[in-house]
Amino acid sequence: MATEYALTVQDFNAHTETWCPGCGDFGLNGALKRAVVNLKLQPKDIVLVTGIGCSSKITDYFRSYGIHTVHGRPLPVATAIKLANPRLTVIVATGDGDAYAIGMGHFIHAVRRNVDITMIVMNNQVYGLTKGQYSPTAEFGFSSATAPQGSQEHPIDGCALALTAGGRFVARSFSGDMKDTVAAIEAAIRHPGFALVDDLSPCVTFNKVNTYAWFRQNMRKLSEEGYDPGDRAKAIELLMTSEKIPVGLIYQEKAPPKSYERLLLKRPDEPPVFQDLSPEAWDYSKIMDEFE
Ligand SMILES: Cc1ncc(C[n+]2csc(CCOP(=O)(O)OP(=O)(O)O)c2C)c(N)n1
Ligand code: SF4
Repeated sequence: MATEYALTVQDFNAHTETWCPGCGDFGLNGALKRAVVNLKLQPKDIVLVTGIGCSSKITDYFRSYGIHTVHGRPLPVATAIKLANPRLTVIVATGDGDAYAIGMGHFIHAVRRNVDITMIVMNNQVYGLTKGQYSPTAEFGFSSATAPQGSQEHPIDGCALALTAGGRFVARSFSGDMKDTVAAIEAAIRHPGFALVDDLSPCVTFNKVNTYAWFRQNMRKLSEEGYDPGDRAKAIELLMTSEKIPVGLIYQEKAPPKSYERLLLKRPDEPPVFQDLSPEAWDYSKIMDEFE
């Protein structure tokens, strides 16, 4: 929600980060702070919801309302928060294990439900907090404590999954590229519905393969290619066939439908800020009556 006076990035500083020096999550945290400052948000307007993992510790390092939930469950909590108070900017920040392994069921349903939540996945292709086991996004052959001879599983792509589940905003960023990561987060928060930012965020301690240098060599910037992010089928094809990792805005629906919580409001076309959000206004009693 826009405010009448501007804050700076420092206003969003909280506890000092305890991530390993060089961890990609530093870049993401910096980008998130810059994005909310650019959007003129205040800490009181934002609820940051996280799961469990190194990445999920960001709730301690970002000054706003926040809930550090349990492993794989930030999305249901964030959904409840947004439905209870649609005026809030609700952001889920999580890891690839939290989002795409234990949280996979919630992920797919949150995408298709289209509640106005921004989901940022700090994707380092390992379980960092628990010391480097391979995750669902780890490359085939990636060696780790749980696969000393190399993983024999094929990775999944969160962006492609979101698109096939009906996602209306799908972007990929790289923590080593601050400007583009800020732009991706800003656009995701502005998007009036569920938005995914899959952020490539190197784990410098447990992933010695997918390093900053490796990403720079193996990614392609869509913004430099005149790519049109308005075609879902082409976006899926791009993700499934591109040899290099596409980074940037992958897909955004030109005329997205109303978000889930807007559909529940009595006057869905008016911003929630002008509406009565008391329980009576949502007619919960009528819903309850149906079950009697
Ligand atoms: C129900 C449950 N299962 C397993 C764990 C152990 N655990 C904690 S974090 C984590 C994985 C974290 O990986 P990711 O989400 O990718 O975050 P990262 O630490 O890499 O940022 C696991 C398996 C847990 N805390 N709770
Ligand atoms: S273990 Fe990896 S993900 Fe966790 S703080 Fe260290 S570098 Fe970051």
